[in-house]
Amino acid sequence: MNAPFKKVLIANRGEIAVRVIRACHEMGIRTVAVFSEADRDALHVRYAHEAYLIGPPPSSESYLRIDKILDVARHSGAEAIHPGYGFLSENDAFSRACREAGVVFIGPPPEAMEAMGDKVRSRELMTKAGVNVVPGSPPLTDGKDAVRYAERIGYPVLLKASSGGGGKGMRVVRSSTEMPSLLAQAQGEARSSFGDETVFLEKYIERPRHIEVQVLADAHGNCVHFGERECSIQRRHQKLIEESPSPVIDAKTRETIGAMAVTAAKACGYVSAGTVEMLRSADGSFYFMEMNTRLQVEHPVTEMVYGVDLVKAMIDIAGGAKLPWTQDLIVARGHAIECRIIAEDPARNFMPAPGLIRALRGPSGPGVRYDGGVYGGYTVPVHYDPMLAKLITWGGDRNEAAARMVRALDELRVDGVKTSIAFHRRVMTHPAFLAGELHTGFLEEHPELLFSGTDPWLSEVAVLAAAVHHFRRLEQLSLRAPQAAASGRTSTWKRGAHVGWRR
Ligand code: MV4
Repeated sequence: MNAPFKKVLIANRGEIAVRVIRACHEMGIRTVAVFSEADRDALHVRYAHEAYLIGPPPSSESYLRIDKILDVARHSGAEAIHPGYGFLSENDAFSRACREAGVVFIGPPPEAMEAMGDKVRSRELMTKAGVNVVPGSPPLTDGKDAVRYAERIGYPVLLKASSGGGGKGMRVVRSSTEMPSLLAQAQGEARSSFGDETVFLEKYIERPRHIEVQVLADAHGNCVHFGERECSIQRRHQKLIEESPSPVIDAKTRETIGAMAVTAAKACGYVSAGTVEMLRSADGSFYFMEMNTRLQVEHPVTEMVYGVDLVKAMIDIAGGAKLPWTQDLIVARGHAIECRIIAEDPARNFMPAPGLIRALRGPSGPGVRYDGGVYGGYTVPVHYDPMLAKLITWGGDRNEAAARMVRALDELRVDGVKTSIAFHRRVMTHPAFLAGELHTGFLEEHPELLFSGTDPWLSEVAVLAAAVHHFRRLEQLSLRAPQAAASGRTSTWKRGAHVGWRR
């Protein structure tokens, strides 16, 4: 099929900008990058056909500037904009501004983003559509109101911000005496983070698994799902490892939660790639949590298992194409795992560790996909998320994918900055991970994973050092000593000329 656009602007940076550029180039679409003053040397600037400076390093003055990005679209003649993830990707005002400027937004319509952006509203919409949501309350007015709803739901309950996301403004409440102070805290955090202090209550699901369903919807009313991803290995709402399929989901459950996700997407008039986040409680129940109205970081695990290019699909859908699949044509094969390679120190609370990457060797070989945004000699800027790359492995089954991940992590060398590589290797060989015993408290339950025993790279260096020492000793024993013993008449000078001068 012909590409729907001649030129696309990528309103992002780092690995996802590179990922989108790759899809465009495969489709024969010319690409336009935008970059901040901190990103003159960035990889996405080098890969795109054209690149435009849009402002100083802070994202509020560059990657979040709708006006500047639309100026570049007009100036360069780009007909469409892909927002990637983060930055403006879930900003309904941006989707609307594109529409008004006559530029195609490669993502959902603003109305769907608005409907899903407000938690209270999306809960209502999902309940009406018949989607299973966590038992909860309407927006709370005061402490008394909150206690009344909490008693009806049953403790423990969770206070959540209606405009929230990423766990901000969330508080677990275990009894009525805690309610007044925790309510005030949640409201305060919601106001300062989102400028909206609306909070509500939900039944608190203990140690849930985070399972999300990938959907694709076109503008003609068709919607399909591509199974689930499990993202239970996370730290303070930052996902670190994701996989598809989830080790606990069978074909029948997949059909059920897939249908749930399609219902959710249709209920809000969704178009493009989207993700329906669910919690799975220990008893196996699934609850709708929220819908992410963007392409997600972890989309490659779905691509590997389903043999689909979600970014190309987004571009075709934005150009008005109908989905080329019906649900029965979407078939999973094997298992994929993703490790986020971040410039952070796991042993120091995942403290960001940006800086100069002195050398870098990317892994490759069977079943390996390496989506990187950096190169050797590049300095990771302090202004943005320090994710360097995503390493994804595919295998016929979960064990093969995990074994390939260990092998690929060993091939991957990042010199100069602290990274999560050794941490990932420890997880990949941990019995609880290999048994598929995942939940959102996994790292709290296994804190030993955060600290390095011996870095496998260092043990390799130690083996080499031992070998060098060993062979030097051998030389001393077998070359010098026997020679000296066998020919007592050989002068020290002659021996020196033959074997070199040694201690
Ligand atoms: C919950 C929950 C337990 N019960 N809701 C965290 C961020 C937001 N996306 C939803 N979150 C949660 N909502 C109820 N009713 C537990 C979490 C949660 C979580 C969810 C997904 C992935 C990691 C998490 C870590 C801690 C808490």
